[in-house]
Amino acid sequence: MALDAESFDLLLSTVQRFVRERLMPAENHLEEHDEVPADLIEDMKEMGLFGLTIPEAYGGIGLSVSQEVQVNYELGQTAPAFRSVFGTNIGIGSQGILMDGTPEQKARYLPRVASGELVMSFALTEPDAGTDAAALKTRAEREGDHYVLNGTKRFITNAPRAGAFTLMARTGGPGAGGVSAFIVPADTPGLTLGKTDKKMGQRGTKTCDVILENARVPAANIIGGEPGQGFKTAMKVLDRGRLNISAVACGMAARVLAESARYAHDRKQFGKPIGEFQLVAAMLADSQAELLAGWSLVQAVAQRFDGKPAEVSDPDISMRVSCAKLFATEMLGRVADRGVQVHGGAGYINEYPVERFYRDARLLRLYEGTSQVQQLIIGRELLRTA
Ligand code: COS
Repeated sequence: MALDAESFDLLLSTVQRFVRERLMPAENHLEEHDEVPADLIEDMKEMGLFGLTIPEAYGGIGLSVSQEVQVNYELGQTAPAFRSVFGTNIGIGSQGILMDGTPEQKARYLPRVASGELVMSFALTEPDAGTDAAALKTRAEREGDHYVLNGTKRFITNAPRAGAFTLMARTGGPGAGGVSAFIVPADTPGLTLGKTDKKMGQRGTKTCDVILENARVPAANIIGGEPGQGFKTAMKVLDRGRLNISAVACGMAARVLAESARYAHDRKQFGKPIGEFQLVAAMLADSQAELLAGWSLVQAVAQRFDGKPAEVSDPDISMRVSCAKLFATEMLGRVADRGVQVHGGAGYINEYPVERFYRDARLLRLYEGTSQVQQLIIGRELLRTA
């Protein structure tokens, strides 16, 4: 699946313009009001951003993974909250249905996801099951042709905007094999939301608890129709998600570096631009070299990803995705830190974008699997194939 080259070039330049002309000027508003303006969300729908990765047969644009990472690189250059509005629709919220859903589930949900009419969100994490995702406790008990769900999901991105959740719950015994993935409509009686979390950064993204108290969901809403497959579905979804987080990380690093180079060019001390001092130039140079390394890695892994069917997982590719997420998000952490350093005291003042990017960047080393989870996946695969 891929968009033809000419249409893709047009899409990419439209996204670049949208980022520069509409999103960047709205960053301060976003930070102050903690909300993405409604007119921007409408523009995103019109541009087809909610359906970037949904196949054309379901009304989407049908980008390949290599194309998707390029779009995410561009979107990374502004506040991540803008992408987050549709990020779960094109990513972890919908990909489970796309990869493992039945034909009926795809036909029923994907067209509304692609148009932005239905916002989907991904609910895996729980109060006692973060990194150890296979230990999740939310129960789904079979009652006739329904399941009754009880439990709490935590830090669920886009939950306050969601019309439905891809939600992992336990239908069987302990461990990964007892987990099923359900499509749970947000208006299911018994489903309520906790208060919106107050975060360190990424203002404008919305996360909260999703609480299930005797929430009845049709058995037909198990993704793929077969119980016990949900953990694998979640892991496959996260493989693609993590690669896209890596692309966003590279985009964010590119923006921080551009802001830092401009500041180093304009700001004078001791009678000349601070960028002419070798200690400052060294920080910029290290960031540039690491950014190029990270972005090259992400693109190379995306190409491999495109070489396999979306629903098939390959431990070698999962390992490479983890390398990309580990390297790109840690790289962003270093670039953001140097960005503040190049700005000196000004980098600690919220008038300068680097102050915000420094806070926003911190999450990328945590969500969709911490850096330590990526190291575990890489280490395990090395031992498995040794
Ligand atoms: N694709 C497909 N299947 C996968 C897979 C992948 N990427 N990774 C694992 N699986 C399968 C395994 O093959 C195994 O199947 P079998 O039982 O048939 O052999 C099953 O899933 C269980 O895998 P594993 O034994 O590796 O599970 P663990 O409990 O050891 O968990 C980690 C592994 C820690 C890597 C996993 O729980 C994880 O990624 N945790 C982080 C979760 C996360 O990212 N949370 C963020 C929330 S979303 S913002």
